[in-house]
Amino acid sequence: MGEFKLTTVEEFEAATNRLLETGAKVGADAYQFRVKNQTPHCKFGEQGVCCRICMMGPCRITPKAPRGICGCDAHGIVGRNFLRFTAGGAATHSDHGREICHTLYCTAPDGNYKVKDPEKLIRIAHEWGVETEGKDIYDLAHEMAVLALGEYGKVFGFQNFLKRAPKHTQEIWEREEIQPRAIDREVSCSLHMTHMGCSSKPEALIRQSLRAGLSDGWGGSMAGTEFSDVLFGTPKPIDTEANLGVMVEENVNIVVHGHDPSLSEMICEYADDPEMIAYAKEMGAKGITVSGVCCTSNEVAMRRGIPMAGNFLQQENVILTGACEAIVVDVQCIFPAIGPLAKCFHTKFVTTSAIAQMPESDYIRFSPENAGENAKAIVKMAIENFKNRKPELVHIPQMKQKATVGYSFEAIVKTLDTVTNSQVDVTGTTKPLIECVKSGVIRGAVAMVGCNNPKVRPDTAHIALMKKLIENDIIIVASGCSAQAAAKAGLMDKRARDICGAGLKRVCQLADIPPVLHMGSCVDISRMMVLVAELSKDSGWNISELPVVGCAPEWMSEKAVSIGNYVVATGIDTFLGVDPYASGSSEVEGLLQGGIRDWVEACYTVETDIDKLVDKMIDRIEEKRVALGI
Ligand code: MSK
Repeated sequence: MGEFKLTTVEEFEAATNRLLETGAKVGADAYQFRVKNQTPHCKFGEQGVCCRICMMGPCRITPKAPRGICGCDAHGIVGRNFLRFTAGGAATHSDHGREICHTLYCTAPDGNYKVKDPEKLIRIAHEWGVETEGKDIYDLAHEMAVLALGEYGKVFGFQNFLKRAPKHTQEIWEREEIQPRAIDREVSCSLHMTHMGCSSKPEALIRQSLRAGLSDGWGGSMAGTEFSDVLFGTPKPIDTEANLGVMVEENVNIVVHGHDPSLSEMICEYADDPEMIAYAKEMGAKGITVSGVCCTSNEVAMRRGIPMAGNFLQQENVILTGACEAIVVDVQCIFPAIGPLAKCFHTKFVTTSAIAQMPESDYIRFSPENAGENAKAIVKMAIENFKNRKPELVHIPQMKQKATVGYSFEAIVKTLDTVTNSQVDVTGTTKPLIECVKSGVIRGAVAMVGCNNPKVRPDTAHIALMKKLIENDIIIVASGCSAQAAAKAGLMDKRARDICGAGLKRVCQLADIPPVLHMGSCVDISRMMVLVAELSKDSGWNISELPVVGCAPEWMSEKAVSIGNYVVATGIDTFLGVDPYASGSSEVEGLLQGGIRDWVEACYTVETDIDKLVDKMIDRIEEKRVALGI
C-alpha cells in the first residue's frame, strides 16, 4: 500500500508560518495577530459572570458585588448566559435545516434541485406515517417538506424524530420534561426565560438548555441531515484528499466555505461543466479545482469526493496561498476577516446568503430558484479572475493526505456488516459492531466533534486524542472540523490502521475502513444520534450503558454547546477541552458536570489538560464495560 506517515502539527504550523510570510509582504492581518491583541481575555466573560441582558448594567459579579442590580446572583447569570449560548446554537443549526427543507420544497424533475435518494424520502415518510403508495416522488417531496417545515412551529406535540430514540430514552425525556416541542418554540422560550425578570434558577435554565439542544439534535439538525441526503444523496465511502496541498497551482481554485450544501453542490456541478472547463483553459488555466473549508467542505467531500483544503482556522490560509480565485461562502463559521484579507490578494470573496452578509464581499444572493444561474456566474467570475493572480505571491504548501470519507449511518451499517457477515447476507443492523465491542476487539467508540479554537494549539488535541484512542482499540466517528483535522493528519487513510491496537487493526482490515470514520458536518452529529439509538436497540443496552463517549476538545461556537447538550441529554457522557464560560457558578458547573446525570444518565467533563482528557475518556469507556460485564 506504499509508505505511510502521519502529518504532524509541527508540519502544519511550518506551512502556516510560510503563508504568514506572504501575508506580511502585502500587509495582511491574521487571526494569530488578533489573538495577541485580545489576550488576556476578560475574566468576567470567561467565568460567565457578566450580565448585559438589561440596560441597568452591564453587571459583573465579584466577591464585593455578589449580585447584579436586579439581585440576580452568579448562578442565575451563568445559567442564563449558558442557555442563551445554547439557544444561539440551536437556532443556527435548525435554521440551516429549515433552508434544506425549503430547498426540498423547491425540487422539480427539471429544476435546479432534484430528489437524489428517493428510497430515503420514502423511508422517512413511512416513519412519519405519510402514505407513499402511488405518489409521484416530487409530490411526496413537497408534502414532506411542508411537514418538516411544520416541525419548526408545530402547535402541539413533540418533534417527530424523537420516535427514533429507544423507548428508555424517550421515557427519560418525558419524565424530565425535556422533550422538544416546536423547534422555534424552544429557541424562543429560551430567550423568554432569560429575559430580565424571568428565570434565575440554575435547574430551570439548564433543563431548558437540554431541551433546546434536543430540539436541534433530534429536530433541526436531523432534518438538515436527512433531507440533505434526500436532495444530494446519502453518503457512501469515497476517496478524497485533505490539506492545503489539494489546491492546484495551474488551475482556477474555487474554495467553498460554510455549511449549507445547497450552494456548494451547485458550484461543484458547474465547475465540472465541460463548457466551464474549456473557458478556464481559454483563460490560461489547466482546469478548475474546487476544494472546501469547514462543514461545507465535509458535505461535498462526503458526497462527491471534493478535497478538503482545511478546517476552521485554515480559512485565512487558503487566501494566503495567493492561488485562490474565489472563496464562496454560505453561512456560519466564516471570519469577517476574509473580506479585508481577500483585498490584499486577487481573491474574490463571494457571500451568498442573507443570513451571512459581510463587508468587502461580492454579494450574490442564492436561492433555490436562481441557484444554477448564480453558481454559473460565480464559477465564471473565478475563472476570469485567474489572470489577476500575482505570481510572486503564489505558494501552495505541498502537504496533503489521502482520506476515505462518507460514513453515513447507512454506510457504517453496511460496511461493518462485512466484519462478521462477509460470506452471508447483509443483515442491515449494528449487531456486528456490538459483537466486536462485546468480544473486546473494539473496546468502545468516541464521537470526536467540534471546531478549532486558538485557546488550544490548533489540531493538537484532535490528533493527539485520536491517536491514543485508536492505539487503545477505540474506534472513532468524527464530524466537523475534528474530522478535517483527522483527515489532514492522515488518520482517515486506511493505512492508519497500522497505528491502531491489534483488535481495531483487525476490524479495520476486515471491513476495509480507516480507524477514524468521517460522519460529516456539524449538523451530521444527528447521524451519530441515529447510530447510538440503533446500537441501543440492537444490543438491548440503554444508550447511557454503551461504551461510547463524545468529545469536543477544541470547540468554540454556540452550536457546539447546543450539540453538547443534546448529546448529553441523549445519555452520552461528553468531554470538553474548553471551558463553557460556566466556572463562575459552582451550582451551574455542578449541574453540568454531575447533577444532570440524575436527570439524563450522562453529564459533561471539562478538562483542559489533553493527556488527562483522553485518560478520562478511556477510563469512562472501561467503567462502562465493567458495568456491562464485558
Ligand atoms: S464548521 S461549528 S468550526 S466544527 Fe461546522 Fe467547524 Fe465548529 Fe464551525
